[in-house]
Amino acid sequence: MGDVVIRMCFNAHHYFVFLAAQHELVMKHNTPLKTRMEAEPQPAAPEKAAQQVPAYLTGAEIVVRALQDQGVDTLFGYPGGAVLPVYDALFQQDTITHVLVRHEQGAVHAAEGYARSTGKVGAVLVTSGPGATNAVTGLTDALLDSIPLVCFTGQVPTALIGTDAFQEADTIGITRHCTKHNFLVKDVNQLAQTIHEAFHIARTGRPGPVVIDLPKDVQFATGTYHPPEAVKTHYHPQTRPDRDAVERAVAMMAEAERPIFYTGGGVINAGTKASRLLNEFVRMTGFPITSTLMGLGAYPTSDKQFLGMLGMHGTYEANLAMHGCDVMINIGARFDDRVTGKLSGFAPQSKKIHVDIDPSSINKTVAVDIPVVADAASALEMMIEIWRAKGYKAKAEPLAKWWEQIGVWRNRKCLAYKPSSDIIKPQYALERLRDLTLDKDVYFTTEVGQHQMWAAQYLRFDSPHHWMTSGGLGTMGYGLPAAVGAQMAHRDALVVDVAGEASTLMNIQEMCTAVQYRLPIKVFILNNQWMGMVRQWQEMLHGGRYSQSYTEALPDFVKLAEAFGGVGLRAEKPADVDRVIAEMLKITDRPTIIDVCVDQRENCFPMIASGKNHDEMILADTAVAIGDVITGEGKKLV
Ligand SMILES: Cc1ncc(C[n+]2csc(CCOP(=O)(O)OP(=O)(O)O)c2C)c(N)n1
Ligand SMILES: [Mg+2]
Repeated sequence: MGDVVIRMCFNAHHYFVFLAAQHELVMKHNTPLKTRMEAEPQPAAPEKAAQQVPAYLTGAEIVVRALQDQGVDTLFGYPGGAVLPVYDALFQQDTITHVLVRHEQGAVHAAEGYARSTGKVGAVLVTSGPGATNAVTGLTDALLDSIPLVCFTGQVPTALIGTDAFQEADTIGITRHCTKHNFLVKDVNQLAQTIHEAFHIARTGRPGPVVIDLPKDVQFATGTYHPPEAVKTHYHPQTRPDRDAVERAVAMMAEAERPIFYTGGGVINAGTKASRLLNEFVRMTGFPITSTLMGLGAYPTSDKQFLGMLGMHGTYEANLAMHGCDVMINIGARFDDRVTGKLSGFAPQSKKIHVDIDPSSINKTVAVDIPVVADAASALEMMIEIWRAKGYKAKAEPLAKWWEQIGVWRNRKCLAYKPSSDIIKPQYALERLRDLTLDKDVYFTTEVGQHQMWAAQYLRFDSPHHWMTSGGLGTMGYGLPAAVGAQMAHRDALVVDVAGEASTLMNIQEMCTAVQYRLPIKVFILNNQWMGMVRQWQEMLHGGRYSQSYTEALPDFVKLAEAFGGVGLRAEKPADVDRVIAEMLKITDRPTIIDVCVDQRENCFPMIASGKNHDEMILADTAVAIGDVITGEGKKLV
């Protein structure tokens, strides 16, 4: 049978009648039926005829057009009844690549990986009800780590909202607390501006996830499309710093005797310009610099002014320098509890400068002396300009003494570990991974646990946007889908998910996605057969009573990789490590799981136990074997 063209005109309420007719045709002729939604062209309103001609499109077409106009080239999603019109519109275009994930949580993490590795807004499309609720963990993750996303969720038709309709969930209610903003669009004529506003909100100020809940009838209805230029946005957070505050901050820095830069994810979010300016300013001043987990890569970690990451598993020198500093320059970090430890003992003799784009982060947990509400790039630009214009110089003698003290702390070599020729130490595997990939453009993602902290400590991050980890929420299952997103954005780069075996299983289904799109991601599992981080805490807090942290049944990861259509490799002895890394690097068309069987008992140090000060670190060689190392109030903290 040749092509038959049937033109039908219906409104959303006739949709189900249409579906039934379509089904009957398919059954009768036993042939797939391709339908195409086309909006009836409508004449422009007479008074607007002279202006730019508005396009009349269906809601579904408006979604696609708005995504195209926002420069979206990749959309991560999973279909379902409530978003079929949008899927139909996607079918009929070829500028946006839709990546079919295998779970909606995977879609959001993949979009996070895409966003974090490109600096662009990540885009997600999921259906109503379970599609939306499955996305909630990813949205919360993006909110806590300030990742810009726009997530479309299908919704039941407007007339059915509130009736407990099939696959109805109160997406707006559920996502209110895990998004920067959310919208329910009831009028197709509001759809285009809502989408453009959502992208603006996601990327402006402190970035974050925005949800657009889209009832099915709105996707079918016909309305006017407005391009981004025609849309007035109402959200204009302050991004330029107050000059007076920056002048006072820079004057304080010039007087400092024991200064330290403490930088965070805000520098990465402010774009590569912010990282460039940070490099310039840190080198101009000669001050030491440390970074949070989220900020790694904004300043090269291999540089001698860099003291390593700070915080709970930060280096000895970074934490002691934070504790002993007299001027702390916080740029784009939020005094997270993993960083501050016990608040009353946090950097007790310091004056604090805090640059943050989000005014609600200022004085939230730590009172500061000079707050600067601004985006990191603008603040750094002004700091450099003022430092130069006033001819400021760091106080040479006290700064030299400060570096001398830091040198003593550095000599403690807090990341040293006992090597072994028999058993693979996780630190050794990471050192080899680092050294054997130095000549490559590597994007690292991680899961959550000990391996994540070791990755932060032992890998090298010399440029921004190459490190993706779940810092705020600590979401096991983040790394594999985030690697999918990063590899979609950087097809020729090396993308490695440093993983734990327990975390990997949380979103293992995304191996299918990687196979489907021929993504050569590497899932580098430091397999200790334990939920290592849980075991470490049980060892230190609960007298070594290992309640449910040993995973007695684990899959054979080599066979599992093969079952998905990927490649599986295993290293059992230290001598195998270089070989499996070399082998994994040869694979360019499929994902690889590398099962690195590591020491099951290794713990992650240094560690500042909950509720302790920065100068009360536990180091590998001073750690008590098993016992209640963490006691009292600290035990109640996470
Ligand atoms: C979704 C989720 N559930 C539970 C936790 C608590 N948790 C933190 S680390 C961890 C163990 C992770 O084990 P694995 O992935 O094997 O990493 P390892 O610590 O052994 O390197 C658990 C259960 C979490 N962070 N996320
Ligand atoms: Mg483990």
